[in-house]
Amino acid sequence: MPIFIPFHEHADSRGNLVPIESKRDVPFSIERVYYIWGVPQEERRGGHAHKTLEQVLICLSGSVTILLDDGFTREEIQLNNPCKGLLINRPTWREMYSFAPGTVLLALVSEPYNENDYIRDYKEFSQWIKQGCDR
Ligand code: T46
Repeated sequence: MPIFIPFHEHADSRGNLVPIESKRDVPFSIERVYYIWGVPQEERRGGHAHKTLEQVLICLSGSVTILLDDGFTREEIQLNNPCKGLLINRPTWREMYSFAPGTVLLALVSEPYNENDYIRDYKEFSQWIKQGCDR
């Protein structure tokens, strides 16, 4: 179920650089960027799905566990590589936890922030999926 995007890394003796361009390295126009850091190890984030937005999550440093649930199956993955993005482009319930100290999680997003795009109740998400995700 998870879709990973490998980014091209420019590495030399000075270190590493990864460029990311809208609609070239990610399959949508990037309308928003946010990042999450300083998450205590026992905390969980997410716990919602989105109706329309697509995003790519990149763990710039450290590591984090991401739970993905498409309404039928659940999968846990670990993000810990700044050269690899996790594309979430379908209705997916997501939770993030087990942030290692120093973790920075970057999100590239296809839409401006809109609280109406969130489904924050798992039962509602599950029913919405079973009804065919009418948007
Ligand atoms: C997602 C996961 C991976 C804004 O004002 N603008 C923004 O662009 C975002 C993302 C959040 N906010 C505000 C809304 C809340 O008052 O920041 C606060 C924390 O947001 P939230 O509780 O939604 O954070 P997470 O980590 O639970 O979820 C975030 C994203 O919201 C969500 O789209 O997929 O990261």
